Amino acid sequence: MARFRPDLRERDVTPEPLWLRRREFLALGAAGAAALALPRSARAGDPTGQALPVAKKIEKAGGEEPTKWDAITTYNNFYELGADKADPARNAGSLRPRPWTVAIEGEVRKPGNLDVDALMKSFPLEERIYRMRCVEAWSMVIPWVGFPLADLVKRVEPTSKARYVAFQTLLDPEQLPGQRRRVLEWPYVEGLRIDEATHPLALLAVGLYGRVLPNQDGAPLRLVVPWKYGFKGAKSIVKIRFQEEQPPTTWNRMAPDEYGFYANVNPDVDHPRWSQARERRIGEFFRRKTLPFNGYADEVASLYAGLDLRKNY
Ligand SMILES: Nc1nc2c(c(=O)[nH]1)N[C@H]1C(S)=C(S)[C@@H](COP(=O)(O)O)O[C@H]1N2
Ligand SMILES: [Mo]
Repeated sequence: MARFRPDLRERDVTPEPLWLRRREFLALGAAGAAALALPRSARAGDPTGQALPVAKKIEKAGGEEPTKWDAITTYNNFYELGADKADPARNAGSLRPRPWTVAIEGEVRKPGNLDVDALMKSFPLEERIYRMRCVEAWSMVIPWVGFPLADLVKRVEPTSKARYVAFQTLLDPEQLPGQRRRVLEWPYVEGLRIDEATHPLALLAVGLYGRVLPNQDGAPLRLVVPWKYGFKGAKSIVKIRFQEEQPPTTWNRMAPDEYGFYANVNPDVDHPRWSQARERRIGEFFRRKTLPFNGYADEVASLYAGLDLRKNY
């Protein structure tokens, strides 16, 4: 996010990802002929990593073409692995996503520590193609693999006091060296209302393009809420807590005037330093109009009936 450079203008916070363009260009140039002669699976920029069993495919991006694997895995926000978009891919090696447990705490009848591999085996994995929108006014279409957060919520049996769900990223400066500097308060935390968390679009993602999630994208388990700005999607989650009070969220703590708890994609409410009316789809040149709730209004707007979305940004 663009917090530390108040001098930046909008066109600066949404930079042309030049290294992506350059890589595509190179693939078509000198190495192009050779690359095209290879089997598809071996071409530079194709998905890599362990294949996941996908039981079901759900297309939720209006038929829009998914962003390239290369872009999704080299243009990232993950401050624990560096503040520049290219840093997380470069620094991803220090994160060890196995073995990994997720603690379920608070207002539930079935708290405990869940092993991530066991979790992945216990829910059928789905491919969900979602539009994703960053508050920095760029967007992607991402073929996630995961399972509905609602399925996990149901399994742990929240009590009637569970009005909110809080998510926490791993705290370990050895694995996440960005945590040695206090650019943000660590660990990264996020939160949803329980009705948002149990909405069928909310996903716990464990993969991308049918492959296990790369570290820089939040391995082994990250939140995906496609109608909200990307920062709601906490990465590398170690704790999910059910509670009565609204939980604090990292970016809201850092800059409450810029980042609210709800963070619903809203083209009518500008960020204090730039417009939210348009966005640049990574890989495209012309900007597109940003849609209310990122295009998911039909499915989610009713969650916010009666809420003033200018105040509750
Ligand atoms: N732990 C953690 N989670 C995070 C972030 C972060 O810095 N740390 N950045 C957020 C922001 S601002 C965005 S836009 C998305 C980016 O996800 P992606 O890199 O997989 O596209 O992750 C979100 N989750
Ligand atoms: Mo973001």
